[in-house]
Amino acid sequence: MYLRSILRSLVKAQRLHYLNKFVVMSSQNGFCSKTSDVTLSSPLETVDPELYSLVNQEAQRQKKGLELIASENFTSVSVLQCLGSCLTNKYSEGLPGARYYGGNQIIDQIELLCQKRCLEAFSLDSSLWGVNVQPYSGSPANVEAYTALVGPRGRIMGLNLPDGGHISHGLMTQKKRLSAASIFFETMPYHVDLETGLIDYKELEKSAQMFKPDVIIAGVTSYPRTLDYKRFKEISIANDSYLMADMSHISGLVAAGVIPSPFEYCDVVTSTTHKTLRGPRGGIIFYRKGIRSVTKSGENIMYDLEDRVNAAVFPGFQGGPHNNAIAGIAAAMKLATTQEFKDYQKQVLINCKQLAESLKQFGYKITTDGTDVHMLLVDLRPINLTGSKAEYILQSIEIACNKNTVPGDKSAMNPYGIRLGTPALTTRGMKENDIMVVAELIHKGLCIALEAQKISGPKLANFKNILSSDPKFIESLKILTKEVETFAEQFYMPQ
Ligand code: DSN
Repeated sequence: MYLRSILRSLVKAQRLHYLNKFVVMSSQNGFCSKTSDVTLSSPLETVDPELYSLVNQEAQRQKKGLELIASENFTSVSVLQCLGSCLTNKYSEGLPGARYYGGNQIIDQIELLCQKRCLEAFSLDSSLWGVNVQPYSGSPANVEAYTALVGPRGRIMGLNLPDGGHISHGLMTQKKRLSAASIFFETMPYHVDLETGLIDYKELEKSAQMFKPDVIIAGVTSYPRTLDYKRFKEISIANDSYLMADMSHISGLVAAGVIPSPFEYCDVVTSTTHKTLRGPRGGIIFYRKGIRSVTKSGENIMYDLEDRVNAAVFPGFQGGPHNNAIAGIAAAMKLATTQEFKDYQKQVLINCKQLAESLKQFGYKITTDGTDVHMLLVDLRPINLTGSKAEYILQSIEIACNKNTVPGDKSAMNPYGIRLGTPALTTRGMKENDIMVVAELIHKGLCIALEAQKISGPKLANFKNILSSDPKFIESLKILTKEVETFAEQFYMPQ
């Protein structure tokens, strides 16, 4: 009995073995394709037509519309190739030459190349500056930088969010700490002057004396002027604070040398890589090396930020770096040193000034009366239109922008401004004359919004309802959308 049972098991095992072998051989010979043609080598188009169609629809939307979101851009084909490469397969916790996984000999070279190019793009001396290129994006880079500089509960001062600061600079309300910067650190905001819309450096100076911040952040997300880094530095020296710039929005302009650079004055500089810089989505942290200060007795106090920054990124906040993004950053940094890039950034500024001027000619109020950079803020309070309605009407005619607070806005949830930027349109090759047309199209859209609001009253839901139900508005929006699309489709798109 016992022997028979063993024999039966052996036969069964053998059958299973042959069966398994057959399945493997069948699939190798393509027998499995009878039920499906899909293999790991099949393109998205075949594997997932639904998703493929959505990706294509988004590509069409980007091409036929006008992209005025100040933080967006159209990256290069070389960057897209890096993002879609085999580099996404690899784990590489640690730094070049000191990884926690094997097989990183090529990845090491890519990361070192990326670091080198980051320093070159901003004309930095590698004995005075180092860079970590692993942050997943700008918000993690900022929290990692605070952690490196001050540790938990350290004191941070950044520009108030409704005044143009970023969430990751310490957003909180009276009731709640909202972003990691305010949850894990003690934050106190500085502000803009409500009359001029410009940063109130005197108020910052007074608040810093009182709050004694460990870090002061010179950085913005919706502020149309350049920053006075020298002034920031004086205030940080007076309070023994680190000065950190978050140059995410302006890093392309800085690399091209068309606006003042934060590097002369700052201890740490963070940036995203996908805005004016036109790279992949990613983040970078530059940190100073060498002598920080000299004591009265002549002793050098050295920076010790390198290990602190690297440890805050990994293992502090992150796991495996996104190697495809790091390669994309390297590709973007190479392009950032070209004359074409410098010319592009000059045109971004010219176009933004033109947009401000053209909108002023149509009667719009521009915060701070103009712009020094790639973005501007339209204050819609004089025409009594909310940013939400403006954003909605423009989106419905294929013009993308975002609602934004303007100085003095009563509610950050229902702001009375829109933010417009020229990086993406300039990538498509637009010049001043084209921007005049863009301003006119925006104006036409906002005029329709004002007409609709006369009937709908102030509520956004009623406003949307009128626009989608009244045949007169449906027709006007259809005609204007066609005008926008016909205009936009003439322009180049990297693909
Ligand atoms: N979301 C970006 C912006 O639009 O400014 C900042 O992270």
